[in-house]
Amino acid sequence: MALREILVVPHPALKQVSQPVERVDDELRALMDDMLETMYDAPGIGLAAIQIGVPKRVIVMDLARQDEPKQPQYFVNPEILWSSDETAPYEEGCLSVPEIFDEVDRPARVKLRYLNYQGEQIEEDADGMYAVCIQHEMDHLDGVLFIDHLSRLKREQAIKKVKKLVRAA
Ligand code: K1U
Ligand code: ZN
Repeated sequence: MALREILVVPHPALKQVSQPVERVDDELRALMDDMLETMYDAPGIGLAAIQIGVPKRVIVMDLARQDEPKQPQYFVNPEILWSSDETAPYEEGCLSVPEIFDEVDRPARVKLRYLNYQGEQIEEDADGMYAVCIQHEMDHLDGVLFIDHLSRLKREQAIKKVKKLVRAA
């Protein structure tokens, strides 16, 4: 396993649309292992492959609290089959937009289909933090960041702040 560099705005790869995966094999599992290690190290609760510069439709996530055992989840070629009309606000953050947090409204519940670490097809419902995080990560697969849901002014201010942060590092 290896730690990978997390790309930050305004890196052009973050605007790229990621491509579907053809098969879940050992090479893909090695990528997912690296992603999980990188996410835990950050630390974060989710990571899309494009955030480490790999344009594949792959996400890792772990929503376990600090006092709970780890619960890694892997999503290959995830699709949203249904979204609720009801929305819910949540103050989101993103490892690719460090130190910026703002409220985004998203569907409160979604039904998902994806392939897991073993390549098995799973269909399940998500709500709460699971729904927030999977929609945030699936946006990454289409080159969309949470700041794209904010006003142009807020988005431009966020990018300016991150650039300053990176220069100071
Ligand atoms: O960069 C990412 O996509 C990961 C992002 C996921 C996310 C967070 C909040 C709402 C929606 C999606 C993060 O993990 S940001 C860091 C974070 O939320 C966190 C870090 C340590 C402990 C708990 C949370
Ligand atoms: Zn993100």
